Amino acid sequence: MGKFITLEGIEGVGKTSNLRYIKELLEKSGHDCVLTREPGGTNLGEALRGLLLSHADENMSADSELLMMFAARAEHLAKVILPALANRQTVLCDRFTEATYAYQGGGRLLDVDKISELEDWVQGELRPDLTIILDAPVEIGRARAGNRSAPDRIEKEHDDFFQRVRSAYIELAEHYPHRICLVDASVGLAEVQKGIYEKLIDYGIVDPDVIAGN
Ligand code: Z5A
Repeated sequence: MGKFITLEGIEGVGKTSNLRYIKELLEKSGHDCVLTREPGGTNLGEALRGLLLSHADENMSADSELLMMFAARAEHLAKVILPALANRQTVLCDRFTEATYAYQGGGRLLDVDKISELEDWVQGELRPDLTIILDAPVEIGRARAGNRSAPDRIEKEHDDFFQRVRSAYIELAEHYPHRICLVDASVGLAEVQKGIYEKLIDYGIVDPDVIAGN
């Protein structure tokens, strides 16, 4: 099986800015890398993403949101993630189930046991080998994200929602230190990338000697 790596964090924290950097490091270290995202990654998943993030005025129930995240995930696992891992490819995914714990569990205050049941049902024993959470204060993430396009349905939430999301991410890293880590993303991009590089080495995902060409 290949490695399964996921990147997480509150909005605007720099996931998009760092994904290509991580992919390059993985490829330099000999990984055949598949880059994908959640919600999305398949035709059905991207259609669900459109519904989940659209600006519709009508409210969506938190349970509907949770189930749609896992519906998209089931399709993504079946069509993209599991075949790639079976093919010994490394899957680099922009968000995965840790986002559900953070946003639907922390943000929407849904029962974490419900999320855990869905996780077991949809994923079986599969968990990412490494989840990097880019961590920064909510004000920083929101200020960075604010420089871009109009907010989507979830981005429209208030700061206390994103504070709970951030706290849930920090708790996940504390509970599962063998597979989830935090990188300080409040600093400049070069320093964030240094932090990511060190974690990829610490968790045995990339080999610095191979990257250096030794
Ligand atoms: N969601 C969920 O609720 N439950 C789930 O299970 C899953 C997802 C899987 C879509 O995610 C939404 O789905 C998301 C959670 C929910 N909603 N929210 N919020 P997404 O990943 O597609 O969207 P996002 O979280 O809003 O990410 P983003 O907006 O793409 O942000 P980002 O990728 O982390 O940031 P960025 O685009 O790389 O950077 C933002 C700006 O900051 C940009 O101008 C950069 O140049 C700048 N930047 C980046 N890093 C730095 C540093 N270090 N210094 C200075 N400036 C920087």
